[in-house]
Amino acid sequence: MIIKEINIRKMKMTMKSPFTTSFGTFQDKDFLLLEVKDDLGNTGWGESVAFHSPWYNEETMETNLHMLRDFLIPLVLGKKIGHPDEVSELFTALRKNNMAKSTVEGAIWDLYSKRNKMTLAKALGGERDKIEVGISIGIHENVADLIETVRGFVDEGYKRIKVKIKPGNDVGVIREIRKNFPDVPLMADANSAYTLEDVELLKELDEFNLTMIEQPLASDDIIDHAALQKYLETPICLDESIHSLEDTRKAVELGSTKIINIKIGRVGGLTEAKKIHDYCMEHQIPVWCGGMLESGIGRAHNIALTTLPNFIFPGDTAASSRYWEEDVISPEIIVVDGYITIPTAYGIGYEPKMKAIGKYTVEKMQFKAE
Ligand code: OSB
Ligand code: MG
Repeated sequence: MIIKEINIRKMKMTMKSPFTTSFGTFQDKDFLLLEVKDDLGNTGWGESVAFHSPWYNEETMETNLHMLRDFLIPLVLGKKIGHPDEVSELFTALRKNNMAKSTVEGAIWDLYSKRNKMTLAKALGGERDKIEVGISIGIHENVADLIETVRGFVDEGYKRIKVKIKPGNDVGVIREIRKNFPDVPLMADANSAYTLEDVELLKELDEFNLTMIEQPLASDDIIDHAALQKYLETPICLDESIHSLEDTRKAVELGSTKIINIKIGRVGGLTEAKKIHDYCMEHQIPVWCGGMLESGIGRAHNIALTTLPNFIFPGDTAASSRYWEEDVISPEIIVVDGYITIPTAYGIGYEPKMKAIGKYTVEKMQFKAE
């Protein structure tokens, strides 16, 4: 396929309710959508999952725009690409900026699947026709409110509850949830809010039978996590620390992690995500798919990836209605009894809804091959 045209849209959407993590609160969501067109008139879509501010990792929507416009798009525009795995090879001379790279690569994966008349799930080697879904719940200052929020999602059928924790909102909060929901699969995500000095406090969490604790220590650490895991019975799952297959190998070899949260953007795209999946499967490390509060386009990519066999735990890709009044895809993503049914339409399987996309577009940029 020859890459003929790329369009980038700066988007602004507002979430139905604020979402608080240990590093900040989200409500407005500024992000990029990228559309790629080939020589046969096919189109593919990708989403940049970088946030407005560099608080999850170092990337932002604006740094992604800079990378795309000045470096990444010139490397693919006008090029003939046989398979999406070639895209990351075109980018090897450029360091990091994984979310920016993933934006183009994801769109090309969608394009490739459509051009070859198959679903993205199938193109990736996935076989499931439905996936289990969990939910990630932000920090609530009021525990009674949090319990009611958890109850709502448990009643909706979500297969696993994840709650955000931070110093001051941790052991007490988890104890309260466990008291109310003794059997629900439960985990906690600290988004790097602790250090090794907190080992005694983190050890108290062992009592609550959590399926895992996600990224307790520094966002760039794999050394201290190995030390911490020796003290904890609760399995550690790394999120922020894992940017590649190499990071995965080192973390697994060191014993820093027993489970990996794969986020497509954080690892630079679906090709690398699949490599991490395959490595983990070989080494009996279960994985699951994290979320970045994406619009339907990004979520559709997550859903396709989750059809691979070593996605053992439910992911964070909840229903469209959990985040948005109106999502940018049709049909919207729905969760029934804790499952999402994999769409059968080619590519990502959901149609971009141009009217809604138009409504949320702040600026549009076009790049064409000569
Ligand atoms: O650490 O997984 C995370 C949201 C924003 C930033 C980081 C994270 C999250 C989530 C929510 O946990 C995932 C989602 O619902 O998309
Ligand atoms: Mg996380």
